[in-house]
Amino acid sequence: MNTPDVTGFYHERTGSIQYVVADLATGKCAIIDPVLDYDEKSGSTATKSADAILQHIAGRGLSVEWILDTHPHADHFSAAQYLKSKTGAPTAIGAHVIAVQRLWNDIYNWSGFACDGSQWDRLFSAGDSFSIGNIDGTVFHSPGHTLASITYVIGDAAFIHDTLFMPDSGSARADFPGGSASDLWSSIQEILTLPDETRLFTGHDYRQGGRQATWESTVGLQRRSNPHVAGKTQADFIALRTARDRTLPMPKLMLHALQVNLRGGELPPPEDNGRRYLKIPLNAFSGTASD
Ligand SMILES: N[C@@H](CCC(=O)N[C@@H](CS)C(=O)NCC(=O)O)C(=O)O
Ligand SMILES: [Fe+2]
Repeated sequence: MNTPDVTGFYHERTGSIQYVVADLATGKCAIIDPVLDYDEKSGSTATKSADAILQHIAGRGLSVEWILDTHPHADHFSAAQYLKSKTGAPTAIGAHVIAVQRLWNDIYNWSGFACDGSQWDRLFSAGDSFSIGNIDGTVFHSPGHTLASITYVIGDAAFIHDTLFMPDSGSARADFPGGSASDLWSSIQEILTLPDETRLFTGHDYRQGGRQATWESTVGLQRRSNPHVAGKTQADFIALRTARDRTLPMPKLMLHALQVNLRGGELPPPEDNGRRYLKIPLNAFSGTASD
């Protein structure tokens, strides 16, 4: 069977979708883009979302083979380390995460931080393969939203994260450090070379027009009805993407999230009092101080 069973878990607070992708024939599964809950007002983290995933996995008698991230997220913390501590499964992300670590290592002025991707068990490059039970997976390098973004193609399903959203919601932004609208266009085009009926699972849904959250489309549907690709040239896409990105504020948690996510979901090391802290670079980015 080439058709993994896919369950999406919607994270209301950040509009993120976390996935469990299973080969029901063998009872093996992967977790993709799990969220560690974080309340920026109190500085507290929680594992409610990740525990709901573990409960689903236990309820179905699945065993976890992989904990996969599609990119270093800028809007939420990754629960990869927490889930590794609970399941023993290896973690993975795109190999270009090293370039993203270098970029942010300068911004955060971290001392002694290893910018070598050693925080994950496996770094995937374009064309690499892996498996979940008897189902084969392969990897596209899909830069544009971030330098390190990758797409996991698992059987007839592709986890396209922040490239295309649902057809009524266009595409992801391309204005983060290392982002590029023209790279994002190329990454989207590669995804759209998959067969028309390929199931596409997106990384976010912001509930366009207040509708219910939804996350599954197909290549055919995207080609026909996503206004960021249907009938568009690369130049059209770059123009519309760049214009929209100029209107978007930085994600509320970007400066919090990257210092956790570039550590593979590990919180920063404790200081001599045993407490862990986040560090916010001041005036590294422009924003509206009056908001
Ligand atoms: N308001 C959200 C925005 C998050 C955000 O920027 N999301 C990215 C994906 S990580 C995106 O592509 N957003 C597209 C958009 O907001 O149109 C926040 O502050 O967290
Ligand atoms: Fe993202």
